[in-house]
Amino acid sequence: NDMLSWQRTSFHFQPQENWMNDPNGPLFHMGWYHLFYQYNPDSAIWGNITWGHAISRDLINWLHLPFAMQPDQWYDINGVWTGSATILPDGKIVMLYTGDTDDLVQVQNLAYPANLSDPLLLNWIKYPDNPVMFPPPGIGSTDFRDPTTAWIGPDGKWRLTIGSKVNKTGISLMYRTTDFISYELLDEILHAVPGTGMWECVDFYPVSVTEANGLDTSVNGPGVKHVLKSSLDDDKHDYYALGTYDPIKDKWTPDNPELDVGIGLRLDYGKYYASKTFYDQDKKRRLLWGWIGETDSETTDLLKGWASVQSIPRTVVFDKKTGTNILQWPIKEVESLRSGSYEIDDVELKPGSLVPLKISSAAQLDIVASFEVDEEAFKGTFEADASYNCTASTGVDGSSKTYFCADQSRSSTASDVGKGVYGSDVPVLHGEKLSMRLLVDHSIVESFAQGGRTVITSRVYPTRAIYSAARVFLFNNATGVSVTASVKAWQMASANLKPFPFDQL
Ligand code: DQQ
Repeated sequence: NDMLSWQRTSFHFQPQENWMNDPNGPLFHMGWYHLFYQYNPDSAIWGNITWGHAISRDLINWLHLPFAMQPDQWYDINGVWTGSATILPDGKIVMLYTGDTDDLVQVQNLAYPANLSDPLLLNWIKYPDNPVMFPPPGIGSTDFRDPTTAWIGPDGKWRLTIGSKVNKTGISLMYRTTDFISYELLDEILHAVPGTGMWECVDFYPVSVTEANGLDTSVNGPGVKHVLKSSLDDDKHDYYALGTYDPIKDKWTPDNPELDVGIGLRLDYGKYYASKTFYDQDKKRRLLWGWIGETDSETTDLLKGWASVQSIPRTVVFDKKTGTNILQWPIKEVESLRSGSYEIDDVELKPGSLVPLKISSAAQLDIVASFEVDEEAFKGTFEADASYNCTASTGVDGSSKTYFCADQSRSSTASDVGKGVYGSDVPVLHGEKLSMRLLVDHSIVESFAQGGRTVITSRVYPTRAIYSAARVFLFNNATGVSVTASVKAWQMASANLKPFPFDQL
């Protein structure tokens, strides 16, 4: 079916077929980026979870490799679930992952590459005495999963944290180890937030408040804040907060308790979950991967034969201008796919106007745009479009807020797909224009406002706006304000995703 095959993406990471979910154990080793991922080899629906594996030189073009780990031991027979990599100072790689046991208990297991000098890291050994961690007393046997990358504390011991819950309070347990075989559960937890439920895929890492580069996971000290991220099982969104980590007490404290993990900022206000960062020691940056699921029906996924993609990796830095959020931005490498740009500058959009852009094909695009509203006409409040639930409005303190939204309501004529309006507010500081970047890849739109302060990922399943009917328009739905817009757009080439075996590297 033409319409369904058009939906398959061209420059996002995807397996050749079937189901994928969380990114697992990303790392850089001997010139190659490695991505592992939750994979069902048998179907386009979740199940039989196996670790898929792919490598890349540039995080855009990939070589698919054989599975890294399969559910074949009593301690992971019901699924080789999510895990993280830690690179030790001597270069050894430690992989910790959750296994769903023959008894449906969640345990943590250790694995390592059979041959560290293999750049492909083709073979993985599961530690013969797995599991290395069982759910501790007081923790439900199905509430103990997704170990983080480990970091070194001031006492030279490794630490890691694992999400869980007690009643409805989401928590992150702290463990200490020296050998990754035996672990000490600390009395104190890293952090807890009442009402947030089970914490999945906790991510915990430092960001520099002064430097532009990313930080390795063990870095701490003056000028460093720590991001704590949790994927809330109850509402399937990734939440984060900025705070301070005390490495002696192993406690993390949010900068703003009102914007604590799970009740404040989201990494992405669209379809995006179970994300994970890693430190790219080659380019000295922290990179974020996230699982972009489908918002169509399972029946359609089975028809398509595939479900889910990974986001374009994003660099993560602290936002020095606001001081209250991180910035996420698509990695530079994605720009290598750009060609044939289209540009339009300072076009005035009168209220109610619609301007079609002369972009021949709109299936694969990278778009940057900025908008200016006449300050005089914009006296604090105006309705951008009364039918959205996502209008500009006035904050309690009288200051105006800018909303950034993705309206999917007219994206498809299909009845069994998500067509909601995603959105949130985005800080637009004095002297800044409203700016955005959109990565369009068939059924995916990743959108970034104000350099990545607010991010929204959508899945869209157009039934009519496909092939040459897919177009780009600029419009202004305001009633009384003109907007001046500038746009630059590039066609995006398709990435190369090669099946295994491949002839040569
Ligand atoms: N996915 C994995 C779990 C994790 C969940 C299972 C999050 O380890 O908690 O596929 O999407």
